[in-house]
Amino acid sequence: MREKLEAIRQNAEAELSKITSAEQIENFRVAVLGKKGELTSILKTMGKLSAEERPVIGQLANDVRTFIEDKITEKTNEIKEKETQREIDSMPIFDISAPSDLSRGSYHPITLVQRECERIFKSMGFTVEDYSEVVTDYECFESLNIPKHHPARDMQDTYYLENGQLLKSQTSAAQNAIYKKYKDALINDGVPIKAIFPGRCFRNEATDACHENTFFQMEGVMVDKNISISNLIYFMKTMLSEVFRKDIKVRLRPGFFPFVEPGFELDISCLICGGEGCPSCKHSGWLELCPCGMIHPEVLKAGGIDPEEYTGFAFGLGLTRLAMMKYGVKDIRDLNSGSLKSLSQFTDDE
Ligand code: FA5
Repeated sequence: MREKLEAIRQNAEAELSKITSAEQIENFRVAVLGKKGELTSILKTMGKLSAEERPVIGQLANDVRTFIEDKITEKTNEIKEKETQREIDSMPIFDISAPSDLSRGSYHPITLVQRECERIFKSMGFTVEDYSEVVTDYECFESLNIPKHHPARDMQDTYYLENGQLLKSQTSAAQNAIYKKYKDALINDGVPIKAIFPGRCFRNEATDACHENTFFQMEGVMVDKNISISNLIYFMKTMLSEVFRKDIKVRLRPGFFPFVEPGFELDISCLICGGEGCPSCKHSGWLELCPCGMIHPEVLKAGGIDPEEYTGFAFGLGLTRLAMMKYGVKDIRDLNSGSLKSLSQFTDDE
């Protein structure tokens, strides 16, 4: 039996090295580890062994099973990576040097992605709100639980007007007004607040392949009784799978924003490099795309909503980064270049 087990181990390694698809892996797994598989059949005859042999052979059989399972996982990952790379290679990568067609205009890629997101959220019952680019300190910071001189302000330096107003550094600046606009319908008629508000944001920061001083975000909020993190995750996943029309690797990790508790950073595996690391993702393989979390009680209170009775989630999607990922734009600065030659490569499918 020892020889048979060793033969299965060697055979498995040789067979797996020839496999090239997920389907072949599954067939192989069933043939070896399945209920009627080669290894399982041998294990069924263990009862015939002597009392001394049984634990030794049992241990060996376990080792062989673990070995084969590890090899299957390794092979599965290898095949998945190759498939992802193939998909990325087949993506219509934006080519700054492609000949231009200046004879007709086209929509900016950010407009296309914004419309796509609006369509998705509208279909899920969200309203689309417009908001000013010049806002007050209260709207952008204080109503969001960021008092004057709070260290969290350092994360978002922006451009100030002489009258004390500022260019909004985040679409969250519209949250307070949205709550005030819809709170009566929520409280009196039980209509949940479900709104998205796309908009241009500004930050006084150094630019690089994934940072601009002017970029677009799309905020989303939902407030009702019993809203939980599960609702948040559901809407995020639906949105991403609809935008990319394929499975995207996503990770959720803790993130700090004074206006949510708990807060998360939602990252997606970089589609420019397939997660290998490149300048577009600061060589991490991941791109911060959509911070989110449960709306902080103080923020609800500032909007006239009782946090004891209502809860909600909020997210701040990086629309510009989404456009980069969707269209394979490697450097965010190309999107603000205003170059007709570059922009005419994008077409609207409406
Ligand atoms: C915010 O702006 C929060 N208001 C988001 C939020 C909303 C959190 C609601 C919780 C609840 P942050 O600074 O990380 O968070 O920006 C959000 C997204 O905007 C980033 O993930 C990124 O995709 C995009 N972004 C931020 N700064 C830039 C920049 N300089 N250039 C391009 N995109 C940017």
